[in-house]
Amino acid sequence: MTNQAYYEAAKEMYASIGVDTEAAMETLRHTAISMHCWQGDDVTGFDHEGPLTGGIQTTGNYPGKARTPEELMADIDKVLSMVAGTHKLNLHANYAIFEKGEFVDRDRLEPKHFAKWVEFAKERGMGLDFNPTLFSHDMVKDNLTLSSPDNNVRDFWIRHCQACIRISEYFATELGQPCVMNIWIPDGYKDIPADRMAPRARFKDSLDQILSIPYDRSKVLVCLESKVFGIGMESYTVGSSEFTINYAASRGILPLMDNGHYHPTEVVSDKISSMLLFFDQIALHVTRPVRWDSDHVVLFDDETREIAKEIVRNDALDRVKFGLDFFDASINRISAWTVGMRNFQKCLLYALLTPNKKLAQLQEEGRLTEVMMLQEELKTYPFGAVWDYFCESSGVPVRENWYDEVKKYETEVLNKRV
Ligand code: RNT
Ligand code: ZN
Repeated sequence: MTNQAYYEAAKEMYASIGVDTEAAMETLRHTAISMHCWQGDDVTGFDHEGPLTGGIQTTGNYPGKARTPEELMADIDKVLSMVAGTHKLNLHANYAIFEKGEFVDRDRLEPKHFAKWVEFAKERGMGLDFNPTLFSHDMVKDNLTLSSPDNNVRDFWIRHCQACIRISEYFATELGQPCVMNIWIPDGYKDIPADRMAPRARFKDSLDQILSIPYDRSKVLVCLESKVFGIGMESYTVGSSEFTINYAASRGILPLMDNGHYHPTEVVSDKISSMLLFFDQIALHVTRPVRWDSDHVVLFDDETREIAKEIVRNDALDRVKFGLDFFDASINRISAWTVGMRNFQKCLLYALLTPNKKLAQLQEEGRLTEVMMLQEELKTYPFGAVWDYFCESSGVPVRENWYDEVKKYETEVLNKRV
């Protein structure tokens, strides 16, 4: 039987519970996921030598990591060829591309250092998102950046973030779509601090200074990402959840929730509805924490599906800016990226194929037995047939067939990077 024939049967089955598979696929086709550039080279970038610091870590040394902008761009193209739809590319400031022999420190970055990325995005009809990079740099002193008591340190990072706003605005102008710019700082203490207030007060003031430069708020959506701890910063994190939500609410910027940044039994899926009641727009980093903020590859698992459901059933595909954030160096990086992208897309499709109105109605009527019954039965509906047809009709490989291309790419390209 062909993929289409399987699909036609699935379509009927979904129609019997009021789900329009055509509409679901159409919506999915126009839903951009912000794909992080940093899975391709273990968050290294092109502006420094030396390790990844800032309380985050990549583990593994699988061969074939991208070493140059050209290699990273080629890898991104490979991944995109295996994922349906048009997406956004999420860059970090340490991915600036300099002319031969040129070097510009992060506080002096200009739009021109990202012109090649704009060209890349334009050619592919993609938008760009952006992130200042406040880690892996010698101006991170004692694990502190925007909350540092040293004004030289703080001012350096303030200038960096202001430069990033200008670069983000350039992206938005050039590409005709808003740029989501997310600020994450690693700042914190390994052990119990003597003063929790002062670093947070300085962080607040730094952010106010950053946001004080003129920029078009319809073009640059500044976000602030919270965290609960980092490696080597286990006891205190300056940019905690409370700090971030309150700051974002009071300054009219977006809070960003990374689902690796909470206590292990806390789930972001449960937070989305509350946030949507108080913010016009929010942002997410979709990742997979295994016991800690481990940034494993996103799977088609319960929590990722639940996150997607919250976005879809609250009609919030436009209000939630979602991007991926993981970095696994222990397996083929192209495969890791592709699995993560395809899986988040699958989760969105799963959510779009859920009879959300019907389930909500049952809940309103107190028919909770039926809510459970139907939610469980839905799990074995022929979701795979719709997913396969979505891939086929979008011109990307169906099921595991994309992996042959990864193997070929590994032999022909990745294994030559030595
Ligand atoms: C770190 C944050 C942050 C980074 C990226 C590379 O804990 O999740 O988003 O992963 O900026
Ligand atoms: Zn994150």
